[in-house]
Amino acid sequence: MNKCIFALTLLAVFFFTSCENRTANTPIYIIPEPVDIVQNEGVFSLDRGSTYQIEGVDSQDVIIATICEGMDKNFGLRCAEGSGAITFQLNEQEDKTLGSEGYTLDVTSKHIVITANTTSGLFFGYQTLLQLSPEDISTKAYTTIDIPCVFITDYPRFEWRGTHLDVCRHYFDIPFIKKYIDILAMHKINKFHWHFTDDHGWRMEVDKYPALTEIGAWSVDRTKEPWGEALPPQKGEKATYGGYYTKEQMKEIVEYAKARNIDVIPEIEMPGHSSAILAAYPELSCENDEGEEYFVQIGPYWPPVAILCAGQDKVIDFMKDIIDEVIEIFPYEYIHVGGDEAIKTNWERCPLCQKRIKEEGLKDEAELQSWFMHEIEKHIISRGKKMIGWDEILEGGLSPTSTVMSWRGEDGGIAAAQSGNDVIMTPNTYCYLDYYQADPITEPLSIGGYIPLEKAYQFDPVPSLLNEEEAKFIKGGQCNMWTEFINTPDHVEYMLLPRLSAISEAVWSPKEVKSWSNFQDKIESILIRYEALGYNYCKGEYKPTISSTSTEDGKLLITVTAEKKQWPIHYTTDGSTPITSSPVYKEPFVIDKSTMIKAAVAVDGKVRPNVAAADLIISKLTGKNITISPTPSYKYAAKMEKTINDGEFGGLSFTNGKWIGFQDKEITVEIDNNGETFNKLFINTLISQPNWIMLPEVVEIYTSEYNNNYTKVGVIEIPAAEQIEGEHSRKIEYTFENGISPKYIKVIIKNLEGLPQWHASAGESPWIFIDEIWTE
Ligand code: TNX
Repeated sequence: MNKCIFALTLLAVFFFTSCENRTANTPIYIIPEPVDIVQNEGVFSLDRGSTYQIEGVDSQDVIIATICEGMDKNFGLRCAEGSGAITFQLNEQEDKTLGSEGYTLDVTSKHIVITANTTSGLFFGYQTLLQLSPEDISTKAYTTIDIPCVFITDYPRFEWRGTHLDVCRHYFDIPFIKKYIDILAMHKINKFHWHFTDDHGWRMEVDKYPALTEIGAWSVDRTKEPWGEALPPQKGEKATYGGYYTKEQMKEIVEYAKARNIDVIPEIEMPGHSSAILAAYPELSCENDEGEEYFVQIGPYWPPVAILCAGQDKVIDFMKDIIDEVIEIFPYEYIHVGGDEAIKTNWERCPLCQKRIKEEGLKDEAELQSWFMHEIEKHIISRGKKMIGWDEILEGGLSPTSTVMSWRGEDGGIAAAQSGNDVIMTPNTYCYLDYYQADPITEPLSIGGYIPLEKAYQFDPVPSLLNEEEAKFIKGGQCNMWTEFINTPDHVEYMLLPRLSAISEAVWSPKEVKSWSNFQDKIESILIRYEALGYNYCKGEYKPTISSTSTEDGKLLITVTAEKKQWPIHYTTDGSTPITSSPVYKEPFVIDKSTMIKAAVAVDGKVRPNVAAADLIISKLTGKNITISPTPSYKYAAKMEKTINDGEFGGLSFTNGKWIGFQDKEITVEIDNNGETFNKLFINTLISQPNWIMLPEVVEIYTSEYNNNYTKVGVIEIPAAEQIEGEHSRKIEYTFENGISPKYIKVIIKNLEGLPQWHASAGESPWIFIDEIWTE
């Protein structure tokens, strides 16, 4: 026993006497990157047990209470009157540059002063102060820490910096919701979007409609099976899996979030994704829905046909009643009403919905959805609140007052901003944190997609197509955490971190100070912080990226990069798998013949199994001048015309930035062949029919000696595409038996008139994707 006490005392002495030496050269790693940092000579030595003061602030303020709690827990400092080590000070006169969330943080060898116009600003200054402190400040009681002398001026780029959580596909309890909010606060996120209702569960207590939680919150337990294989609930099976939040608990979260400068946005999804509501109140479904019995779903449920009937007034009243109870709990001005993926087959055959369409003079079911949303919006506005919906609310006509959350890429956000509606950008191309963040071979099973840290880092809430005026409607950005494949808090944290840190820079930092290279330097530091705080996180995408560009003399310049700069990259050029003795990549290198390059990083001396492979082609077209018209879609522009002869194949993902895509009738590619002889011409294309990416109808090849007066030398008629699932690349080729040596080549690729009859979107304009053209 005595020995034990002695050991503990020793341990305590060690902890409490440790100190951290930081010098003027200590690198400063702050995420999100502040607007401006001036680093000066020297440090401020902060002693445990010293005091700080808060000036000009109501001591009852909830944000200040959180700061005080953190000052005690992290630094062992007490708040006191007088002249302590640190001063938090509210500006007497507003500093216009800082706005409502900005701050300045002044560290000199004599003092630390944080100033702001608001307590929110002081809170963010405090968050930054933590990041100037040792990474394990949250767990280690230092007696003294040295904080580098800096002057930081900082304020956010966007007013909406959101993170969402789907608690319907799986329920997450209140302690975890608080932990989630702590993580958001650390990243200077200020909106928590709480997705309360979906096919897989209703999570919010509603006094007037108790069955919503008695029935709607519970599904059958299939946690032992992977989500994708779980059978739908069967009649008679016990619903034991799920949970819900009481009103008291939700209020507790609102308060907790408020004390961390976070507003909570409840989402009450309608009219689709409503299995859970209909399981509780089947009378809200359409007539003629073929006697469908509704269950709180589990596992894949697609297409999600459960939809609230838009033909019955009682349905609208029901949703309005719920909105009224939502407003009692959530003080923030916005209510999210979903609106996404509302499958309207039931509406098409429901006499009441059809009657509504007639009576209201609506064109179709899309307009019926708009009518539904407008009814709800009128109610929300009458209660002094504002409505947000997913970008599908644009489809049947958008009310001028609603805010659009753009998730299906950027298109919805662009259209909404152009029509003068407020927009929050949350494109699934950058912001979907349920997608893979690293090579699936070593990652936990996910819903699909691929958004590694670097891709998330590239997120810019303002789409490049918007002009300055339109861009003003972009209120900010948000990342979303859908949880079909994520059923534990640990796994949520893993998917969130560190990508949230990348998104936080997109929504907080000015574009001019963002730098992927600088972020790569900082990332290890924040991972150590996560570790100390007990947050689970992804250690990284080990698979490197290989890219190539053609040189004027017909070769390829190869660049290989890894997510972390400190990982050595081993590579091979003979098709073999890299091992520890394979050469280490130092700098870009040139290849002059077709080569298979494989690369892998080594971590702690061991080569990872995540091998990147690039089958690079060099032909007589490599490095030749190429022009394309029209220009590729801004969404699939890759390296524009340089994509065509960079030697790289695009693989099977049309969103990976290696394909150029067109939705035009005809694409013309002109190549300065410079008289080189060839027998074969190849064009590599992609097929992804569900995504409207089809083979062309015909490809014509022309040649010329003077870049005009072209002669048609070949035609490739492409047989109508059979129906194929999944993604496939397809090589289109033409043979010139006797070889040709033209000065100029022109390839005209003609698109189908429309998507074929069998396609779900028959008649719409198909896409053509090309990644490479080469000769042999
Ligand atoms: C689309 S984003 C959905 C969700 C899914 C998510 C999976 C949106 C408005 N709808 O219902 O959970 O994809 O990534």
